[in-house]
Amino acid sequence: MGKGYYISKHLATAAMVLAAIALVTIIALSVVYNREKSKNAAKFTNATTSPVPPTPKTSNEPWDKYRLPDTLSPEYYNVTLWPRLVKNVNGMYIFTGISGVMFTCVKKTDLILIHSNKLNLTLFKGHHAKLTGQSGVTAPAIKTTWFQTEKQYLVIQLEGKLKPGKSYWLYTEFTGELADDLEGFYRSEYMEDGEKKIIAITQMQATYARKAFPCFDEPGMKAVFHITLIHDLETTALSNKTENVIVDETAVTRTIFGPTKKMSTYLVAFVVSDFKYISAKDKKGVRIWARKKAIEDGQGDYALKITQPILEFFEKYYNTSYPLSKSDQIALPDFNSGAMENWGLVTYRETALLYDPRTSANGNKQRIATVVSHELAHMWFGNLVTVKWWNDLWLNEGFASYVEYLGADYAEPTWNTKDQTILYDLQRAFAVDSLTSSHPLSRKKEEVNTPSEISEMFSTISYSKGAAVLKMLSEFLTEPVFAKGLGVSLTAVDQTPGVKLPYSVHEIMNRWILQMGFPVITIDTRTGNVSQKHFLLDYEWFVPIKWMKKHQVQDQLWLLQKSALHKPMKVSKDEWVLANLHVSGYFRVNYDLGNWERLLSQLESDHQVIPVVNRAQILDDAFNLARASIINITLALRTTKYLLHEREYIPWEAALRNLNYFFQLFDRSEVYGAMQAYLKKQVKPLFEYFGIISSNWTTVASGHTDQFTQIIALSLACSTGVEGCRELTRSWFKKWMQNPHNNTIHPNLRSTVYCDAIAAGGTEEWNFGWQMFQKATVAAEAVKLRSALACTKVPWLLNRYLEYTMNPEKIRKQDATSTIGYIASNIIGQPLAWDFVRANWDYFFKLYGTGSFTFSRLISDVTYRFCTPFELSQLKRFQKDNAETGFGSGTQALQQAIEKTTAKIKWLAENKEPVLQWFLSESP
Ligand SMILES: *[C@@H]1O[C@H](CO)[C@@H](O)[C@H](O)[C@H]1NC(C)=O
Ligand SMILES: *[C@@H]1O[C@H](CO)[C@@H](O)[C@H](O)[C@H]1NC(C)=O
Ligand SMILES: *[C@@H]1O[C@H](CO)[C@@H](O)[C@H](O)[C@H]1NC(C)=O
Ligand SMILES: *[C@@H]1O[C@H](CO)[C@@H](O)[C@H](O)[C@H]1NC(C)=O
Ligand SMILES: *[C@@H]1O[C@H](CO)[C@@H](O)[C@H](O)[C@H]1NC(C)=O
Ligand SMILES: *[C@@H]1O[C@H](CO)[C@@H](O)[C@H](O)[C@H]1NC(C)=O
Ligand SMILES: CC(=O)N[C@H]1CO[C@H](CO)[C@@H](O)[C@@H]1O
Ligand SMILES: [Zn+2]
Repeated sequence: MGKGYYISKHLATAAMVLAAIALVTIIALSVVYNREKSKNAAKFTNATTSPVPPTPKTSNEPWDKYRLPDTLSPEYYNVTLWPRLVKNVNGMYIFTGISGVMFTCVKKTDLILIHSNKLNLTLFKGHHAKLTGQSGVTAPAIKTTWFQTEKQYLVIQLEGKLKPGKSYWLYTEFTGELADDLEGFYRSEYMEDGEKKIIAITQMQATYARKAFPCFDEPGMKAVFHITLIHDLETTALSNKTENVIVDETAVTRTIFGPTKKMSTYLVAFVVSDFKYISAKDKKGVRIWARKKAIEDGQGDYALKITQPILEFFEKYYNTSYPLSKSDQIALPDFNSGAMENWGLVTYRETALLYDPRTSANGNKQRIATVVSHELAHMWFGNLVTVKWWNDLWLNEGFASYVEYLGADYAEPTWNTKDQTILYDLQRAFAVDSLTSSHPLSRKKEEVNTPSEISEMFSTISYSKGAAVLKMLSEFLTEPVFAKGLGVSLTAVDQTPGVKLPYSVHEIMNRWILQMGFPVITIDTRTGNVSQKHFLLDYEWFVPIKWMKKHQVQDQLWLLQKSALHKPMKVSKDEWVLANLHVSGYFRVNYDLGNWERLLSQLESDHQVIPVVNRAQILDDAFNLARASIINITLALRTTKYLLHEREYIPWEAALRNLNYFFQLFDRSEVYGAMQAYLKKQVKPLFEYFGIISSNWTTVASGHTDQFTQIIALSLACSTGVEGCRELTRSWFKKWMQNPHNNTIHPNLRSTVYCDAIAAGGTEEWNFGWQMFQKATVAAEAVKLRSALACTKVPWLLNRYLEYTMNPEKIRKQDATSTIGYIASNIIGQPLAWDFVRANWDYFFKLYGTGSFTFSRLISDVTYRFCTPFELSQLKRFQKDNAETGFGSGTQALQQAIEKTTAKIKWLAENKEPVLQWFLSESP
């Protein structure tokens, strides 16, 4: 088997048989990368600068390797599980199970390795499993069985050899803990009508299926699953079912599910609960499941409304019908990631699926549309077609992250979600991809082995850069050709009439996929010279540059070398050039000073000549070029002057993010006052504008993104002290405190209002917020309160709140790390959070360190504000002190923190004074 992304033989055959199956293209593309990768190995290896810890070569035995040998291939599993939703005599929640796997021997071997983690296996004649042969074949006797706990294997050594081409049945019985650890088969608790309810649910991705039953737990090891659940009479079992036969047996229900499609272990899911569902009369079998109260309350209605249209959209987009006969979506009270694309039974955090128009903001609604769309996109891309190994996860996640906006746009055509990708993918990816600790989209198979390394793959690079780069591909091919390419073959795309490419698709894409970082294009409009450069490294890309000259859109230019003369870009003194039109490309743009000046004056005289997303691009590029000391910081600051006239969401959001970064850098220094005064002046017109169109803040704007802008207006106006703002938010909050059963604050504005009021208030406001948090029955409302409680300026309240994160009765485990993050973003809370995490490092590491997606976030959150030499030395000491425990899935995040802090120190030394002077000169 080759390197990298690879489609297994079985899958390839299945794909042929189902002839209609699309996506061949991307596969073809990836196979090409793969070949290309080994060919260019020497050339591109140096792209990866993040150190790969050498795997200690203590032994060369198969069980000492993280990857399964290629000797066996699973066909199907028969799994019966019985979760007990009451404690046993030892005070423990457990499940019992029986599992068999039919596998074929591919290569002669006397060894069976199968993943099994934290399961207590029953002994049969002294061995942890039974082995029998199929169709008259006699299985060799078991010599010995034992656990390789570090690699999470059950090792079975045989007396004789298994025969290639023959099938065998491996049988186990076991007990596991139904813990509240959010991994594998686990339990979740919630209160309903004053009663504690317990449900049993699963999260298998990436390496937790082995914690539910012994299995060949690699994405390429696809098999069919026959699942049976035994559960209490009053509960329902949800799995990949078509028909269920219910058998009454000693007062339990046995639900037997039909066989699944051939699929990866990480996509298996089942749930036992007393949840309720709603469904629509449709052929896709769409159902929305949630807590009984939430369903009765109508919180699932919005998800139900959009799920079927989005499925239909993707059927058209992929030109393949939905592969399954049903589509369950379920909202879970305890869930570690945002959502998980289990095939046919998609699991979500409550905030990602449940919407209550009375208390949820329109941002919550947008999140639901995009998350549902993302997960449904995986039903084809990811589930039907799967990466062989986690090193190429970016294809899976990048693709879903790109098309989620297409699906959401189909469901909500007035929302303009496509444009928002520049905020949520492109600019977010730039932020990490500009660091030396970044890495290429595609990693070498050998670099990704341990569960922590696998978990680290679920990164901004995989999701957001993946999405941005695929979007660029789609833009230069054009959307219809890209979509069609999914159904045909990418290489054929090169010959599509109307699409002229300087090189083949894979040659162009290689540069973007195998090299980390991105180019900065510099355009000198005095000469027409166009050149590219990476911040630090000697790379070249093939760059498609869409651009305009003053009011005129020009032909796309391909920059194929370091530098080229492009005469049309030489312009006269009253013209300007704007490149990366509509921000379709994954690169930043710099210009000669004259062109910058002309762009700035265009912004100030009539900013609407420049497309909305390009206004955001100008802001974000300028600030980031300044951070890299490529342009003068005062130039970047000047891009914010036109904001006096700006009323659109995307540029304001881009500005806000860059200014927030400034806040974090300067809110402990003398720059702060001058900066506040300037921003107050800039946001005042926006605040007044929304005051007028919202009838003195009694209604909200009608446009979807206008509602987002309104939130920015309120929060920035209040934080900079625009007259009348704080009075407004505080009076609203006070009114609520006086009448806790009637919250009249508009849902969109609640986050801002709660935070502002709790920051201004004391114990009374905090305790009120805490009470409301505990009573909240809508998850989106609970999140708003949970984050606002971190806004208080009272240190002991913050410390107590930090303590709460270690008590799941107060703060759910799924929410602990983000709560600490909220506290760390508060100027008073930051040092407290940092001390707290260090003091309890072992606790957090044990709980989240080895596989959780949220762990790296915890590290980046508590170090986000660091910008002094003292803080850097603390970080380095922290790294040293904990070298032994290690940093697990947070290793990369810690490296990034050190790199970012170092860069900030250097940058501040050079720029603090000019920044101060500029704000002073611009303040009223
Ligand atoms: C990669 O690094 C090696 C060792 O540092 C060096 O010899 C080689 O020339 C580098 N290759 C490229 C393409 O930079
Ligand atoms: C596994 O379950 C399926 C479906 O119930 C059944 O047909 C098959 O015989 C079982 N296999 C074994 C080896 O028990
Ligand atoms: C598994 O066995 C260990 C050691 O005997 C015991 O501590 C643990 O509680 C068992 N787990 C379950 C779920 O029974
Ligand atoms: C940046 O521009 C300001 C004002 O124009 C100037 O005072 C300063 O020297 C410049 N800084 C650099 C590093 O060129
Ligand atoms: C807007 O509301 C505030 C507070 O409710 C009030 O003081 C102010 O007079 C109102 N302004 C107008 C123009 O109605
Ligand atoms: C809540 O308060 C608003 C205005 O203060 C009032 O119009 C509304 O009737 C109240 N609703 C309830 C349920 O008391
Ligand atoms: C939702 C789902 O995956 N359903 C599958 C379960 O198994 C049957 C076979 O009986 C398939 O046809 C369904 O597609
Ligand atoms: Zn995904």
